[in-house]
Amino acid sequence: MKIVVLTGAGISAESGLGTFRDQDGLWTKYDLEEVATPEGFVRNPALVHEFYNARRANCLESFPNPAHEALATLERSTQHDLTIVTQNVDNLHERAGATQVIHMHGELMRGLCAACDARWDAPATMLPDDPCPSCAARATRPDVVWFGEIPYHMDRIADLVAASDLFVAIGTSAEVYPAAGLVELARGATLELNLEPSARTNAFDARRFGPATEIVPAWVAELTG
Ligand code: BJW
Repeated sequence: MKIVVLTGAGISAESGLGTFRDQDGLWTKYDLEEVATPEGFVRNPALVHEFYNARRANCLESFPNPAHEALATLERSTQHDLTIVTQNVDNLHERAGATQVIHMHGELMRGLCAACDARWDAPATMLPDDPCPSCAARATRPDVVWFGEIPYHMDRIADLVAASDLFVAIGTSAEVYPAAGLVELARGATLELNLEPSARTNAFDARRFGPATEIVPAWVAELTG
């Protein structure tokens, strides 16, 4: 069976990485206009780097949880063909052993030059005056997708979702587009796995609620026998 799983911040919550919109989420502590838009970066690059440096440090201290591990197990199963499309900028899917991972909102561990588009492995701490390793411009930023920017790999993701037999969304509020609209492209079965109903819960054929570390391993165990 061809399976596409879309993951959001909820899958990494129990690894100690904050979600965005939950009570206590990142957007209750930071103004998203200031730290997650190109305009905010132009206004105050030091603040934006500080925000992402802290999240990179948090990510490096955290570990994949049983939900990430279950998806990596599903990928290894010969019965199914799994692609993980993640909105998350952390690297916990890869650290759990998954290899077919598409980061539609970029990666915390990568740097991007706003002047020449070069990309490289980000150091633990990025600063506004860091020169680009390729063109030396002082326009380096985290390689993440902010509001108003076009998410990565959209054509490939749309094709994969349309061709899937099963589309599953895990730990995402479905408040952010185009990720929230992917369920509309699915022609096969659809399933939501989340702590609580998302904004698009009624767009799914079926839904299960609970912590990702419980409901994802249980679902994978059912699929793999
Ligand atoms: C658990 C759990 C546990 C908790 N177990 N579950 C209408 C008006 C205005 C703007 C727009 C509009 N329609 C579309 C837009 C544009 C905008 C948008 O969507 N705005 C909305 C706010 C309305 N979108 C964009 O600008 C995007 N670009 C775009 O549209 O370009 C145009 C275009 C697209 C395609 C083709 C051509 C043109 C870009 C969006 C970029 C989003 N960037 C961020 C930051 C990335 C870098 C970073 O990490 O800092 O991405 S914002 C943030 O939200 C981050 C996330 O990936 C994204 C989604 O959040 P997510 O993952 O869903 O987290 P939460 O916190 O919202 O939800 C957590 C969920 O987990 C909850 O449901 C909990 O219940 C659950 N949970 N604990 C299981 N233990």
